[in-house]
Amino acid sequence: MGKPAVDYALYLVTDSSAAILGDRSLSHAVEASLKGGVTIVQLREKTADTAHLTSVARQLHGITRRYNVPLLINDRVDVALAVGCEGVHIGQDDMPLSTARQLLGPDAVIGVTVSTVDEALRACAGGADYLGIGTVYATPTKTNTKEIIGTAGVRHILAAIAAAGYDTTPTVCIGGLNGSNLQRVLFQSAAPAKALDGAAVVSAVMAAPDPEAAARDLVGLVRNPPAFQLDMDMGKGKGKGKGAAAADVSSVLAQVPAVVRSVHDATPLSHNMTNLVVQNFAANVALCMGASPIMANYGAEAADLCKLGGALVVNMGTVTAEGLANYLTALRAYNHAGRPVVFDPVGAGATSIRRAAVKTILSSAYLDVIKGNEGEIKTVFGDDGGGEQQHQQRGVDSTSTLDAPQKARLVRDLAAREKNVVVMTGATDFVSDGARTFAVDNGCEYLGVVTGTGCTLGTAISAAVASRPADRLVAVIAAVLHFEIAAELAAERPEVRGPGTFVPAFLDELFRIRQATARGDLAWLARAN
Ligand code: 3NM
Repeated sequence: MGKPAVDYALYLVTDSSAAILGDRSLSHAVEASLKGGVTIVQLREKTADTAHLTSVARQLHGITRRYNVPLLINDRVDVALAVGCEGVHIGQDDMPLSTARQLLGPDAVIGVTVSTVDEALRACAGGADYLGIGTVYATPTKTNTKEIIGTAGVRHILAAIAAAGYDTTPTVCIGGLNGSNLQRVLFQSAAPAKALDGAAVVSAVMAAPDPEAAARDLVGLVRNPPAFQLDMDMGKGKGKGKGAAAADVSSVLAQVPAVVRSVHDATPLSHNMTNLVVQNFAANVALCMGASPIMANYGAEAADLCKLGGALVVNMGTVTAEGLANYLTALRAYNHAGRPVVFDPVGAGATSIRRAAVKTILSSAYLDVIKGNEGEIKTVFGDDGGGEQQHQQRGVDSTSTLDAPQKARLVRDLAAREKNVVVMTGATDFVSDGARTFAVDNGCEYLGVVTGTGCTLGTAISAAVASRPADRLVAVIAAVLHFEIAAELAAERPEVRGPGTFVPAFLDELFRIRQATARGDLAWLARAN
């Protein structure tokens, strides 16, 4: 017979509790999910007695066999033996892997739940056929989970097992996965040397009104790359903050005029969901740079706006419950359309509501760019439910200041974790895509005393990434330089005597830099620092 070849793309774990299955029949739900394309099934009934469990297992095995899909039993080697199904799935507190293997033989499929690198390495060394890595996100389906590890935790485990030579051991992740986060989780979890083979779900299929349709949607999401992953150049440079190789700096700088110019030429839409204080200023900044701003806080409008070739800025400066729901609707629309989004987690650490909002946004949407000040970026970094670098943030409160190398490391680590571009603003700004990290020393002190300058930088970035989504790092650096050099030039004007006179001069200089660049006059860029 030999071990069956298993496709791990969409792994269904059953749950016949009233909260999940309601009064529907387990076998109907499982058969419907198989019709929809589920590729492997695990019968998981934590409370059923042995006689009942064996009978359910036998019935389900009759069904799964017709679809040529393996059936595994959670924890119960005896039941797997009794019904002759393909194998078992064991948790860390269940029977040891070696004992299960002895009892079931070499051809049985045996999977192991892991939530740490140690557990994963032990399971691989012990001959597990696959790993179930979790818990990715907190889920009402299983409340006694040991650890919520986030996508960063999954990625850490994948990197470690690949480094130990287990790069061919299949892996799925589990916990809180559904149609709205699945592609992003698979994308963000992938380590350079190893990606997940699939995803395991309970409620997304078992609790769905139509499990067949739900399974069909999910399997489609697993098998296709997300729209935001397409055409994305993460960059392969090796820049490291101020020590970035000169070639990296000069090659990025060489591309800046093209970005400024493409905003001027393409007039991309900058869709702002932003706070009341900065709407007018942000719209003026977008216009001066050549973009077309729209201030649209109603999330449902994003379904149309995301098709116009622009980018979205979500600035949670005046977050409300309704506002958060609107952000999520809009973020999903832009993610689905593959259009860039910029997240500005204003005051992220200020209140528990804001911390929760950051967590919800991070676990619900892919964010092409995250821009914030030091405190905000620290909060975002510490708020994904764990991960390999989280310990670095513990004990650092939001008022303490990091030194330059620490800031560079933080933006790099966050960008690597989120697979995006992170900008930390300050006297020196740090920008990283996880591989290349740059420091920008431009700007002027007036930026710190005029309301909304940080927020409008988010708008400026949205205009640039809208016109240059394939290299977001270059786009972000171009926006930062355009913005901050305009501020420097404005501050030097004779008529500027303080923050009040600075603002109109700043808008003028944003506009003049854009016009000069369109003419081919790049003198302003000589100030890049
Ligand atoms: N195991 P849902 S989380 C069965 O972390 C199970 O090992 C987990 O349910 C683990 O897809 C989980 O409804 C429940 O979130 C997953």
